Amino acid sequence: MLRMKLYDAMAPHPRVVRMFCDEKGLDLPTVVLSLGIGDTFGAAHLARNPLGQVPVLELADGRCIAETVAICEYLEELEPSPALIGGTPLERAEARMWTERVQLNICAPMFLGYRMQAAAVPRYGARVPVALPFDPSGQVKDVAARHLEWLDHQLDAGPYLCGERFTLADIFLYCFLDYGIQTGQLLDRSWSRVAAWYDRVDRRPSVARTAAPQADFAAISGTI
Ligand SMILES: N[C@@H](CCC(=O)N[C@@H](CS)C(=O)NCC(=O)O)C(=O)O
Repeated sequence: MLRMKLYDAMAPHPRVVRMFCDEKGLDLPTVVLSLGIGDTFGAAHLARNPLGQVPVLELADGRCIAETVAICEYLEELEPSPALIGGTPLERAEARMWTERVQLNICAPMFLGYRMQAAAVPRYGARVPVALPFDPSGQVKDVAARHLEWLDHQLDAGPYLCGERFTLADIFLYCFLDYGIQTGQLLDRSWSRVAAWYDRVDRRPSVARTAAPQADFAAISGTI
């Protein structure tokens, strides 16, 4: 396990993997890339992930896995306990259902809304489909807000999205809400169940431990 290496950055998708690992007690060597100076578009990183994004998990033989959910699923299979996706087919289906819901309807529009802001567009260039004649970021962020409002009505059954079980879906949503708070998409506390859920997750020790990426400087040398 320790022969794997995680390519990380100060950003929400890699944080999902950091928090997932922390909850599982996995301590992976980490290489921290700087998105601001374009580390992910260097030839070395494009060879790991042709989309030029993080997180990337590099295996001992040099093969690489990108995409946050794929990495977490892989780690769960290697290290099933504690289960953060699920120990049975039904548990896994439930966690995947909620991960898909929060990822598609809340996390993605939050992230895209941020990237579409006029000030952020130059930095993301090709990531934003076309140069639009108006700033659509407000409407895109509103898609996330409306789904958070929807979620507020769904959170009755248990402390977490999958009831009693804390899962990848909670980690995904938490990392993006926290990122939103830091980048101007504040959590509307009138969504009282979502706010209570957020505060509950916020108290988990893995939150403070993963707030910033931790570079393993021995692993960094010569790898970027
Ligand atoms: N679908 C990918 C998205 C990864 C992603 O967007 N990562 C961002 C950081 S949160 C990134 O690498 N940004 C650099 C860029 O896109 O230029 C996943 O699930 O991992």
